[in-house]
Amino acid sequence: MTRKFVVAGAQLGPIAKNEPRSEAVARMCALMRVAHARGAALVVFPELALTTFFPRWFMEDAAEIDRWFETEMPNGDVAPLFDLARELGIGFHLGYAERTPEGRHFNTAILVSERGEIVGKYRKIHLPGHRENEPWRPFQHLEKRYFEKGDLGFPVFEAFGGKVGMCICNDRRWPETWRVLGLGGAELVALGYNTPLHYPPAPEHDHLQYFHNELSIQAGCYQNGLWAVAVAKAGLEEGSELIGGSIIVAPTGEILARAATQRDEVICAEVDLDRCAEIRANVFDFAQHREPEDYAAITRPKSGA
Ligand code: CDV
Repeated sequence: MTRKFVVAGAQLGPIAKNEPRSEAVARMCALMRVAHARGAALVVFPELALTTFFPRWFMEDAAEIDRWFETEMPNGDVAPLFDLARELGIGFHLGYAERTPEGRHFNTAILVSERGEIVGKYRKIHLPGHRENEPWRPFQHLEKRYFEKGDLGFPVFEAFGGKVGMCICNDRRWPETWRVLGLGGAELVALGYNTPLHYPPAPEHDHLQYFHNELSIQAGCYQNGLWAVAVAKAGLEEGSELIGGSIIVAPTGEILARAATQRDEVICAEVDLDRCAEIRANVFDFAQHREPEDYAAITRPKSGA
């Protein structure tokens, strides 16, 4: 397979609490068709793309919580997306809430080939927010309550003619995420996010949400010489404003495409995986210039955990 191809980011506008998965999937199928018409080989959908961002509500009842989770992938609701991918010959990345047969809960993303086969899975490691109800907040962010920390590390998969990694939302803010993916040889990172414009613990930074999004992703790409497709669920969702600003970033850190709306929208860019070498054979040539002996503090266990 060629190492030069078009990638697409399929930003989603808000998903209502009562919007059935079938409706969200129909919207995603429409976006997949647009991406295919623009020549894309791979289309990236957001974090928890099948439902509204349910961690904004405090729930105690296990059955009420579990209804947001998928127990199988694919399943009847998402089958049309897999079928369409096969029909069009286009791969995709999808974020969803996963409940395992053992009853474990993860914030998960998968990579699906152009043959409609799951070729990679990642479970979110950096879970933001809190565990208990905090009524002072205008909305909750209970990822620490509903999900376990991912147990798959940051794997990298042979796919689409190169090496593809994934991370999810808050992961993108952590340089360690990108460095571990870079060390694994990732040439393209797919990621989805649900980022509220308002961050209740530090509202003085609300106006910086778009800046911090781009800052984190551009730095991750440049410092590791890789491509990223970063895709939002955007807009006013159940009273919570989510940032848009989906972007496709080159290994140089340059933004090659950016969403212009807060709605369902497809962005595209041509990716040349060989361009990773522009950075990796130069300033960030890990073999020559990285000095891990001096980075021990990074992997020392955290205190007070
Ligand atoms: N879904 C997320 O991980 N959201 C976080 C918010 C809560 C800060 C983010 O990093 O965008």
